[in-house]
Amino acid sequence: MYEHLKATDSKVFDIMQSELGRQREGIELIPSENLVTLAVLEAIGSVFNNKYSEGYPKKRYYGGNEFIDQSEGLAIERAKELFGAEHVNVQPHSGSPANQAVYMALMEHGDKLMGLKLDHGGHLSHGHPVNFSGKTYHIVAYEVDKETETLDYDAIEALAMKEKPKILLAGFTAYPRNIDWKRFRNIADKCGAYLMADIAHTAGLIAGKALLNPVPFCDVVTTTTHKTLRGPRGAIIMCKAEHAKAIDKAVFPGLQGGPHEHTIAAKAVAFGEALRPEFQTYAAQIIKNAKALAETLKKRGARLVADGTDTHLLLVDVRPFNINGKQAENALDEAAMYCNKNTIPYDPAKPFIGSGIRIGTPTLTTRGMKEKEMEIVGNYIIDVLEHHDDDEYLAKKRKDVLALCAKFPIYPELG
Ligand code: DSN
Repeated sequence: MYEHLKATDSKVFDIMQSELGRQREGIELIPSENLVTLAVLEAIGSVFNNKYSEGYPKKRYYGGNEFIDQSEGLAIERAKELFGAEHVNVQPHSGSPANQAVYMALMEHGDKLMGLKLDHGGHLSHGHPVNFSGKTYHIVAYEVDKETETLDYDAIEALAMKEKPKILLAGFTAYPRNIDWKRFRNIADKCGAYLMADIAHTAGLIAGKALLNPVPFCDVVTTTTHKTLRGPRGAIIMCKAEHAKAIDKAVFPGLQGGPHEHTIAAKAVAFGEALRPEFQTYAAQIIKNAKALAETLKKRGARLVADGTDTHLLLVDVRPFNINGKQAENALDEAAMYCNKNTIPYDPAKPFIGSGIRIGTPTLTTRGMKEKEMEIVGNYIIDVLEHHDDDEYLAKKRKDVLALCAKFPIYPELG
């Protein structure tokens, strides 16, 4: 693989090899990242890249789409089977455009959208003022409870009844606890809203039957395909049949032009992988690993937002170590452990500093690590936070990280 790139553009090839080395030798804790299979990589790098195919299977604006139709059709059928969805659009280029398409399909400019605040675990595209969502729609933001740092469904219901949003959005990028989908459906019915879920983070756990599937409860569900779902960078929209036409029209011609059919083929491959029984073992292990990691961190004095996790991610308040999120991210980086600084609910720090870090277990689980290794990784994390300004210590810790990663090799086929 990649011999042509090596021969024709050694600059790009060398940079790519360096990135491969970084991924091999470091502990990847960013909960929205993963390691896809070579089959997924091959589909992304395939001849499907060469084709224009505006429209949908059997209704295209370009000729020569016989095989593209088969590939896109396969992605749709597999996604339907995986999530039990009535209708699936597999063309969204990524998560934000998928959300944008849903808003476009179900709302007019200025309509009310009720989503979780970004610094309480939501997403920019769920109504943040700097984002298109916040600029285009009337946003009503809900928060997590100050004490428990978890969703307060009574408060969400009271706000929804007062504001009567057009869309009630249950979507999370930094929320570690389970979601009560039945209660969300109940609230949406009471206030007359469409219920939308953005399951970008947990889609793989849902597909792997480790978490409850929200698709039966929701009008529309969006997800990216590259996080726990372990596919190519991209997204899909799932919806009830009654919204199918509006959703498809919003994606194309509403927002996007030519679909990225190489990515769509890779989505089909990833969905095929997720339909296999071993994917359920992987999904369950991600959560077991996250819980094991949480236990070690707590034992070593860390404060976890919402006191732990039911999913793949943890939000660690790093202030007990007398540092902020940015310092923690930088120190971990020095030791080849990658995470992202994150605000925590009711954070006094600015988003670019943050009082916490967000970490997760999908990549380490894909590498084959289990609870035993999570204890080691948890101890490494705290060691680094405690010695964040000791360069010599961090360099030594980096060696320990390399040694651990060497026991869990990735992409051996890539040389
Ligand atoms: N950037 C993604 C994440 O890391 O959660 C969300 O869009």
